[in-house]
Amino acid sequence: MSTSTPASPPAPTPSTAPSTAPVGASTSVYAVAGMTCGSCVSSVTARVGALAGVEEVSVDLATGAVTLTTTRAVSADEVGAAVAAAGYEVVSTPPAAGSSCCGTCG
Ligand SMILES: [Cu+2]
Repeated sequence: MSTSTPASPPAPTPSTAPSTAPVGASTSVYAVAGMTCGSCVSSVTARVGALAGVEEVSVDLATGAVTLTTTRAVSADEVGAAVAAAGYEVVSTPPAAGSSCCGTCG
């Protein structure tokens, strides 16, 4: 048996890789329900950002997506606990807009 598969070139380097991430860092995304204003974002960012191994926290208020840049494996339980401590909840899918709020944004 012989195959005529041509030699394939090496995989191309992705051009979309962020250049600011530290070496060895990885990112993960969580959906957090309940954030509706900048104060909500600040609370979640502070709590999650305080976790060991979390290098950076980026929150997209419009979608509820919280993107973590981590330098070690940070478990979903740790993230969930930090988010809960801030008064919000990690959900499996982004929440619909216009639910509850921290109260500071009217
Ligand atoms: Cu708010």
